[in-house]
Amino acid sequence: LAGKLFARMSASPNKNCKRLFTVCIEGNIGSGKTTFLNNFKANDNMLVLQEPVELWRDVGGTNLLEKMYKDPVRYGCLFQSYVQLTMLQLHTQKTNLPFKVMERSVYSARCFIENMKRTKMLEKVEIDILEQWHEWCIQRADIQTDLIVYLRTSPEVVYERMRTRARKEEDCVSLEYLRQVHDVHDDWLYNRSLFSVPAPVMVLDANKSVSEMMAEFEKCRRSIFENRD
Ligand code: DCP
Repeated sequence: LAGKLFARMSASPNKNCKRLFTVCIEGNIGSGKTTFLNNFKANDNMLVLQEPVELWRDVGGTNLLEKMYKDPVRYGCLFQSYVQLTMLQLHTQKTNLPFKVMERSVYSARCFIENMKRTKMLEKVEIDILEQWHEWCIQRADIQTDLIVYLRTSPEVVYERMRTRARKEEDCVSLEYLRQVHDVHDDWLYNRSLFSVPAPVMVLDANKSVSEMMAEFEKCRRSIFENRD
């Protein structure tokens, strides 16, 4: 019942697909994307691509993630444009394996841009340019995605997790900010009232503990394998 209640497959992933099958793991900050993704590493038929946070922390010696949090008005646009570039690099990374699993995507990069728009953090011209980049990426770049796994959480739960992991750059991240990021993700993937959704979405209740998430993970893994062949 719990599975029925919380896991919702809104459509079946593409069937009869013999080309690369790409899965993007999405969710709020601290929703457990990395942990979830790590489980796929045991499968030798999958290319598992973690989000390039380390690149954002060291752009030729500059911690851009830190600068963005310290001064979002000055660095928000620059940071998001670099996120888009690094995500595009992951999307277009070639592999001979049949499956690619990615943490986040160019698609969810738009959530952060949308939030900066809602909170008027950036100038209109900055938003316009980031949105144009985004549009170009989704229309012209080879970033086809077959399934989105949405690790849905409550902002209060991820706030606690974020405080516990204590990533130094995220010191100043408030519960209010996590609520905003949650709302944009939910509007996009759950309510489907925001920008377009590029693939079927599997919604998982990621408020659960790590051990409980293992069952969700297994369900997800089976669904990926079953739906490709
Ligand atoms: N970030 C951002 N804009 C983006 C992508 C990420 O501001 N377009 C920020 C939010 C976090 C950090 O980068 O401070 C990493 O965010 P993620 O949610 O992508 O990764 P986590 O490590 O928090 O994921 P999880 O805890 O779910 O593994």
